[in-house]
Amino acid sequence: MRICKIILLCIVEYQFLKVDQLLVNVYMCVLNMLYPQMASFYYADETPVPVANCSAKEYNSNPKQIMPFKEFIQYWREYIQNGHSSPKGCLYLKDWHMQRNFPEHNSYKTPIYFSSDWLNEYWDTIEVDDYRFVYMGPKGSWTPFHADVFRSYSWSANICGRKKWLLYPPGQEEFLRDCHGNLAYDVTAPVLQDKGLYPQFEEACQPLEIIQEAGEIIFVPSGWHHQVYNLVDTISINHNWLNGCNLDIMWQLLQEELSSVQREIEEWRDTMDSWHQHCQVIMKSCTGIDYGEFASFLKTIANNRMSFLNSCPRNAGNCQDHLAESLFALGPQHAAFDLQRVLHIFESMLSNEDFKRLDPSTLSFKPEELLQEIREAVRTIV
Ligand SMILES: O=C(O)CCC(=O)C(=O)O
Ligand SMILES: [Fe+2]
Repeated sequence: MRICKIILLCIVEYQFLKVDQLLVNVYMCVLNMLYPQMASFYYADETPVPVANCSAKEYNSNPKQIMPFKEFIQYWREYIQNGHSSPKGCLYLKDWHMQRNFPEHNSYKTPIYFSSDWLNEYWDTIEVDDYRFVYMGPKGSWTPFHADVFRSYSWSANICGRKKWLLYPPGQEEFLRDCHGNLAYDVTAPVLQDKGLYPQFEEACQPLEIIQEAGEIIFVPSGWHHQVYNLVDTISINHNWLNGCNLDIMWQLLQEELSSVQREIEEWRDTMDSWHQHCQVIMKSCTGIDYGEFASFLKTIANNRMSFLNSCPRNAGNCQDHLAESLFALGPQHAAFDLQRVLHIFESMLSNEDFKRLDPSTLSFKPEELLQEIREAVRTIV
């Protein structure tokens, strides 16, 4: 098992994470609430947090509710006192945007290995969303089988506790679908042995099983489906991230998603003028992004690299903001590499028939002009 960890997954001691104040506060708060005799630090508030019920299934996930942070901690304490059980089921605080809720706390710094992160760079730029989460749950809480948003990478750092990960390489998920094509909810469930329901289960390989201890960070490659258990009470930081090395996987996924939407509503194709537009709207509601937004995403990443390379700060002190600091840390060669990757995907996108069908007025820029600009910038570098 250790060999698997070393070969596949980048496990890093979290001294690189520079966890500081807020998380320590949250951790202390949890300790305080769970074991009042242990800690004198008190940190709890009315902050609303998303909480999933791991004991209930809703489609292929768990139903979620929003509750005040301290109510969740109170629940957690009772759950432990009750021998890790509760009539409310097993609740799991997950996908909490703690960093976004409390930016002034600068709770931790993303390790440099994971800092080429275009997904969060884009969402930070348009100030709409991010993919930086805190998870905390009691022993027994778990996350059903899935692959991450946009087929991004993820990294997950255990602040305390222990997780068990079951990971399947890309493609194996096809054997883990039921006879209607739906992905399994729990790959360990006995129902998967039923050949009538899961006809190809026998063909699936055994999953990689990884135990992640406190202080370890796990890297999950793009497209690896996984299911995760908290073996003991656990707190972790999880980010989804994406960059020039897996951008092509995201673009491939978007094309597949659009094709599958097109197949679904094929029968209405000739009955409506805006059929292609509708396909984009449906795709956005299913996956979170459409071709127009993907183009804006590429534009943001390219523009950030081009202005960084133009200004080329000589030392970190000249960096105006967080982003410039991160680009500086990675260096100009990295920015040049990024630009080449964007160019490659942008060229593919501009020759895509569905992209050509987009109403140009829905884009805030002229793709052909941007393409020329990126080509020119890349030519100057090479
Ligand atoms: O820790 C968990 O419960 C799930 C984490 C996960 O799926 C991820 O980081 O990609
Ligand atoms: Fe995940």
